Amino acid sequence: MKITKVERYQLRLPLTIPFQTSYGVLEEKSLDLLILEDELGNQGYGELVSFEQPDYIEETISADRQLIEQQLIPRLFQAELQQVEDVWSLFQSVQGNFMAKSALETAVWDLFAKREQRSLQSYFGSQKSTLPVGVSVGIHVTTEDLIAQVSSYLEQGYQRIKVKIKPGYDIVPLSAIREKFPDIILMADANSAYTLADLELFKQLDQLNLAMIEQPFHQRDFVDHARLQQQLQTKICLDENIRTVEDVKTAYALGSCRAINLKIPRVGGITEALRIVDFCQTHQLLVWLGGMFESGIGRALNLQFASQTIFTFPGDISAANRYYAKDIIKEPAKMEKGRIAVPQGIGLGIELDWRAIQEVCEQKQTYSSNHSINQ
Ligand code: OSB
Ligand code: MG
Repeated sequence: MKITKVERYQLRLPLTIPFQTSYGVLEEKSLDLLILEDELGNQGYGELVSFEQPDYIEETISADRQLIEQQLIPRLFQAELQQVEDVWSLFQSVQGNFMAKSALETAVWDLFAKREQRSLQSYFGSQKSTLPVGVSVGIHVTTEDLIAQVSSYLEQGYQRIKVKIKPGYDIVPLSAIREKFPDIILMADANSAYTLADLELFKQLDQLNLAMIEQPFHQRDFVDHARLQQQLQTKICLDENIRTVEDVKTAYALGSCRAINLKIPRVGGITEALRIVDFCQTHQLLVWLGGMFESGIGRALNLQFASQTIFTFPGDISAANRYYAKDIIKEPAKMEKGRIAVPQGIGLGIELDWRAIQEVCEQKQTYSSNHSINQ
């Protein structure tokens, strides 16, 4: 297969409610839609999910756009892809920049599926047609507001609640939720905001019957995470630390965690994500699917991937209306009885809503294999 054309739509979607984490507030989501075309005119869709600020991890969307244009698209145009995994090898001479690679890698998977007239799900041997889902709740100013938000999500049917924490906003809000809802699947996500000096706090959190505590320490640390895991009953889950299967091996060897939040874009795409799933399966690590405030394109990818039988823990894959008033695909993801349907059809199984895309598009760029055109 030859890639002959790439279109890049630079979009900005306003969030329904601001999302606060230990590192900052998100009010609008920047994202790029990438459309790859092959020599037969098939199209594959990818989403670039990185943020404008380098606060979650080091990647930024502006640096990713440059890398995609200057490094990744030229490699794609030169390649003759025999099988879908070839795109992973093609990008190996570029270090890091996982979300940039993932935007194109996942689009190539969609393109192969379109060519072969099969669903993306069918490549993973998956059977599930609906998935149980959870929701990630941002930091709220008052405990009352937080409880009201959690109650509302539970009423809507979300099967697992993740609460963002930061120093000074942790044991009090979490205890309040646990007291009000003794039986829900509850967890916390610190986004790297603590150190081992906070051990006493984690021992208190350990009493709340949390499903797990996500990313308590620095995203380059494996050793202190292991020291903490040794002293807790509660599972530690790593998010920011995990970029490759080698990171999962390190975490496993040291005992740094018992669960992995797998985000396809954070590990550079589907090929690496499959390696991680495989490692987790053979080593009894709990693996579940995380999110990046994706639009309907990235969400369709997450649903296709999370339909594999190994994903039983409800992921951060919420209904479209939890994130955006208006999604950019036809038939945005809806939740029914705490579950979201895996889009059916070939490839990602979605249709783009061009009117919605045009409303939020800031810039469009076309690259073709013989020359680049700016529009
Ligand atoms: O740490 O998991 C995280 C969103 C953006 C960046 C990082 C994280 C999150 C979430 C929400 O927790 C995931 C989602 O619902 O898309
Ligand atoms: Mg996280």
